[in-house]
Parts: sequence; structure tokens; C-alpha cells
Amino acid sequence: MLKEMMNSGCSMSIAGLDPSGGAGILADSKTFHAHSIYATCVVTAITAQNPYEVTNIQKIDLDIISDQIDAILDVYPIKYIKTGMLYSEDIVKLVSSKIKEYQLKAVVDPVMISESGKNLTEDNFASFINKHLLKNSFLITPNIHEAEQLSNIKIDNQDAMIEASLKLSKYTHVVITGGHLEGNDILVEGDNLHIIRGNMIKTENTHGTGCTYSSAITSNLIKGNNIHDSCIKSNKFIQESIKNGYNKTPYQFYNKI
Ligand code: PXL
Repeated sequence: MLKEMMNSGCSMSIAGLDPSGGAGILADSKTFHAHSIYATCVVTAITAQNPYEVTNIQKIDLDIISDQIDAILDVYPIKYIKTGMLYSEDIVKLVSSKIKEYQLKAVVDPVMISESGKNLTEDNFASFINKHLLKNSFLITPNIHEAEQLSNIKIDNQDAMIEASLKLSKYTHVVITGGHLEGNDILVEGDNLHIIRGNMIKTENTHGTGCTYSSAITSNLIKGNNIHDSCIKSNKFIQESIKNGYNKTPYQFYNKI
């Protein structure tokens, strides 16, 4: 099994720990495995949370984040990585410099707030991403709220999503996820704009879908898919995950749904 995974590829998630398993490095690791990609994970912050609330956050020291990244990249053949909760400006700067140093292709999920509404970053976080990380990233995968913060454009319809993605695409490839609006994702890849049709699914099982989506895209890129196909396949994967309730709430375990 391990040999098969190493043959399909290997990736690294640089993100926070959500001990409830719905989001963060646990969600990323599960998603890589579901795509037969060997998962490595570098922890940036530890959160205390369940699907309903985040009760505490502790940032990890910069030198151990740096050492985790070096220890992995010195021995594993990793080209595509995924980043999630980066929390502070110094972590964003560090990650950006490592991407450059190791010539990585980074899928950046610019995590800002949890589904339960808690801030997962220092203040002014969007400006740190814009200043340090955007130009060194391969693809950025903001949701509507994150895209608003990054682009400074109010997004309340699909045209505004397109405007924001075109603005961000000056620096990197962009896919804005529409799950919080009409359901369609907007991908801008160089001069090409694609509308990726999605369906709004009414459910409670959305905790961590941003993490799962960006690690599914990373997995599909590693498997040799182009950006557009990776987004389409990952969109299907996420819809199946939501429908099947892979991010189950404790309530659903009690009721054996
Ligand atoms: O879904 C965003 C997210 C990402 N990373 C971590 C999280 C959360 C949401 O709670 O805890 C670690």
C-alpha cells in the first residue's frame, strides 16, 4: 500500500491541526490518501475545537515549522504542496521563502475564519498573503469571504466573483469557490476563465470542505492532471464527500446516519 502511494506521488500540507478531524492537516492527510498520494504534514498551529466551536489556538514556533519543512523536503520527492492555516505574517513569510528555496508549486488555501466563525489568523492577514505569498504560489483557492479580503472587492454575485478572480490572477492562478454563494467555482488560469458548475447542497457537513478541496486539487495535479481538470475532479470529489457526510458531526454518529 505504502509503495503504491509513493508511486502515485507524495505531497506536503503546511497547515493547522483541527483535532476533530474535519479540517486542517487531518482533512488534508485523509484527502491525499483517498487519492493514493502519500501525505506528509507540517503543523503551523494547534487549535482546540469541535465542529461547533474553536475554543483555543496556539501558534507553533517559527524555527520548528522551518525544521519540519526542511526535514521532509530533504528526503521526500515533493513538487506540489498545499498550504492551509498559516496564522501570522512571520509564518506566511517563512512558507513563501521555502517555496522559493525548494522551487515548489504551492496550492494556497488562504484560511482566515472557521465555519463556526472564529478568526484563525492575526489581524490584517489578507495583506500578508498579498504581500508575501501570492507571487510565489501556483494556485490560490479562496472562498467568497477570503476572495473579498484579498481583492478588496465586495462579492455578492457571479460577476463580482469573476472581477475578483481576474484581479488576483495578475499574480497567480486562481479558483474562487462558490459554495457560499451560487455554487459555481470561477477558475482563472492565465488568459483562460472557466466557470465550473457546482450544485448547492444543503447540509451541516461543510466543516473543512475548503481544506479538502485544495488538497484534492493538489493530489490531482500530482497525478498529472492540468489545473482545469484537477478543479473539475476535485469539485466532484468534494460534492460526493459532502453528500456522504465524510465530515460527520458527532450528532450523526449518535444517530448512526
Ligand atoms: O476550514 C478552515 C480551517 C483550516 N484549518 C484549520 C481549521 C479550520 C477550521 O476550523 O481549524 C486548522
